[in-house]
Amino acid sequence: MRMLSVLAFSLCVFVSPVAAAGRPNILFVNVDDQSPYDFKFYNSNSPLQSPTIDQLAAQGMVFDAAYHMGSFSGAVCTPSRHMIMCGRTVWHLPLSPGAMQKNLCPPNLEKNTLAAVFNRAGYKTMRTSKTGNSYAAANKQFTVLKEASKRGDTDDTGSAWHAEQVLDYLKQREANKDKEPFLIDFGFSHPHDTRDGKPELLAKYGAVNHVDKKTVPPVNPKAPALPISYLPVHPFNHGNMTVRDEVAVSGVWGSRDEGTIRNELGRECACSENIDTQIGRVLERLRAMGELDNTYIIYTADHGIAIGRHGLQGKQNLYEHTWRVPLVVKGPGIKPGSRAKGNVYLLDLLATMCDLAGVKPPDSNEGISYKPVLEGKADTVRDVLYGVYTGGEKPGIRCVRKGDWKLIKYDVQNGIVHETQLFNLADNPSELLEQHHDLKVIALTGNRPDKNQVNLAGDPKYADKLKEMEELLLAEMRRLNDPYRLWSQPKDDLPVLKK
Ligand SMILES: [Ca+2]
Repeated sequence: MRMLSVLAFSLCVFVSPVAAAGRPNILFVNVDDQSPYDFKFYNSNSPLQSPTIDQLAAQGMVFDAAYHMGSFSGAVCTPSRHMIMCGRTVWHLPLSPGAMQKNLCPPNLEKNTLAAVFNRAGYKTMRTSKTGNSYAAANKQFTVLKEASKRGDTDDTGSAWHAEQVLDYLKQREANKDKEPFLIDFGFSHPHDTRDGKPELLAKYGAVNHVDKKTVPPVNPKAPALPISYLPVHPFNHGNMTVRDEVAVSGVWGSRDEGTIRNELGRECACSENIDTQIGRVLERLRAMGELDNTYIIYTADHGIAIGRHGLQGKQNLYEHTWRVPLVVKGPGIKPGSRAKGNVYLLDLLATMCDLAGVKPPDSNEGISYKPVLEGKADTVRDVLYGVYTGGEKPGIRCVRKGDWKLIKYDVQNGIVHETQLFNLADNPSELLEQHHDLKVIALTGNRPDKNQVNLAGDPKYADKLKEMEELLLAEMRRLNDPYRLWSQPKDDLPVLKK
């Protein structure tokens, strides 16, 4: 018996240092404003060449339903980045309207954000990213912090700068003979506008860094084709028609003509390919250092973006191109070339990273670890997804998704706009509307939608499904402390928020 205990004890002693030394590194790549449809593994029509990220996808797991939860600000980046850092839901953040007063968010939350948690667990933490529209108090927790907004068309002023910060950090780590595992938050300032691409990449994608507001770029046959959900104008006022992204993005402004949109998509590809190249440099360095196989690499964006889809340009909507984000995870124990249909939020990242690293998540975390999905032990960790955009007019836009069904509702213009959209995403993944059936639109996109690829909300055949989704949306709004209600919902005695 004693022998057995000694043996068990020795095994523990033997196992734990190995486990400690083998704790995985995490390289978290977070780009700014990128639709999942940039990538061929989400959109076979995309012309983007992204060999590094494609290889991560081939060696790891691709998520088909990764979402940010939404925003109460036109700067969608800001709540999204808060949710990533603290793992809390959209109405429970330090800056969520009324959250601190209503005790929906604990004080000093920054002490329980990503870097703070990993620092306490003995990790070395480093971050590079853009400045602003983020969670500054959480960012300051990183031991090494290199922030600057780099959206230029050269290495010094563009994405290469962020890679250089990581490469310098790795060099220092090697010089110091650091043995502790690292958590690197490898952020980029692109492909957020202004999308100033490098000249050789712009040429490849038939685009120019368009600067003259008085002209529109000519249609270049080498530029990416119009997306199939392209529209020359959104069919109704969705309450955010004059927000910066819809009218003031350099190179686009209010234009939605073919030349402008295809040029901007070409610029997006130029910026995205450069990001891919820069990630490749860092991965090569990790390989040379012998660290790559023990590193989880997570690739995502803070939210998606429209760029001409549905007649929109920005991130202030809840269509899939904008509500969804790209998400690829590669690392030990993840089956190469695997795919997860299942649902995750960006706010689940903190719990997941903690789980992968064997670190206890903070009590303030509300996210769910999707490590079981990464290990192939579960299909999903969530059945229902809720989305909000209320950065412009109130109450704004809400959506809910369950399985293939998605409901979007718009309550804006002081009650003048009450719109409801119901989509079956299996049949209509691009959320095509009646307007996409217009022959003039078909002539531009080359896409002839199927008859059932429309908004189904007004179709009596789907009345029961619509009712079910409406109930689900209200339940999610209540569960998540959404402080608003839509015209079709009970008022629930909520106090009126100052606009
Ligand atoms: Ca962003």
